[in-house]
Amino acid sequence: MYIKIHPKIKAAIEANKPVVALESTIISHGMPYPENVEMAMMVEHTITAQHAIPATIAIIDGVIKVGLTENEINELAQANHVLKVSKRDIAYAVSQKRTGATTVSATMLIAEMVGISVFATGGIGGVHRGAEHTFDISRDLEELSLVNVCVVCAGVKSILDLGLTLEYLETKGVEVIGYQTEKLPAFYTDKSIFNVDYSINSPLEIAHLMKAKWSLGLKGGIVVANPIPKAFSQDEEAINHAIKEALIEAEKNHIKGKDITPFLLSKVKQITDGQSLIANIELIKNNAILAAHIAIKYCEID
Ligand code: PSU
Ligand code: MN
Repeated sequence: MYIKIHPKIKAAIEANKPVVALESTIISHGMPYPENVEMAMMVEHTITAQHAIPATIAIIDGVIKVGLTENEINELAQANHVLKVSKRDIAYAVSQKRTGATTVSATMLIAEMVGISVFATGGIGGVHRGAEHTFDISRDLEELSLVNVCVVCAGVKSILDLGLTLEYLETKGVEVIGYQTEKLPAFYTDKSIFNVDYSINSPLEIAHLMKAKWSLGLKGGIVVANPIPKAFSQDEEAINHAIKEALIEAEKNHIKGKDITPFLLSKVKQITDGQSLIANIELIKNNAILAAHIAIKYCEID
């Protein structure tokens, strides 16, 4: 048995109750301890309070777990040598009995394997700045083009190239839906200069879009870009300055590949004196609420 689904989640999926998948790289690599545990538990409680069922996904000692216990979340948040698991790391982690935290791409794949259609996260990976030289394009974008899961995020972080990320998603046939906004949110800020494909105002309409897409046999995910609440949206100039500094530091330290996103997140936190982390936690909470509402509507019309 490679996959173990928590009995509560298994029963919910079988009874067509609303389940929201959650990734775990955000816990192990995206935030420091103890904020990471607090965030993970808060997100689960938020989804439960909206009357949906949270399913945090990770690989624990080689077993793909759908629905972590509080203990497992705690361990993942503190353990050393947790692998950052994207698609290409899944089989290695399982066969070597390793513990790994799943990124958006791996979490989407596992969610689809077990029949979960809605997934909440902070930010998706994308096309990195300078990708024309480094080829650094997140696996997340590829999986978004292949896997039938609706991903609720706060748009695209400006540590990435927003314009190239949108172009890539267009090539791959992934719609980018702005939730109650015409502008692509940029994670720490509630908007950017880029437009989304379509703006949709209600969870029910998003649920209808999911149903239409997949009923027609159009394979692939949907990006729902949900702006960070205005009260927590960061000053654009300050955050761009922090990101610029972080990118310079990354280059100086020759940070590459899968280490770059965690490095930049932690540097931006340092430079903004922890403000970026507060924003990060608030936007995830906001996404968890929207994802729960979408999951509920999708179950109703399914
Ligand atoms: N953005 C965040 N926090 C994160 C990540 C992205 O604000 O923790 C993680 C997600 O798991 C995402 C992954 O799938 O980083 C993308 O990594 P990469 O850029 O190496 O593809
Ligand atoms: Mn990469």
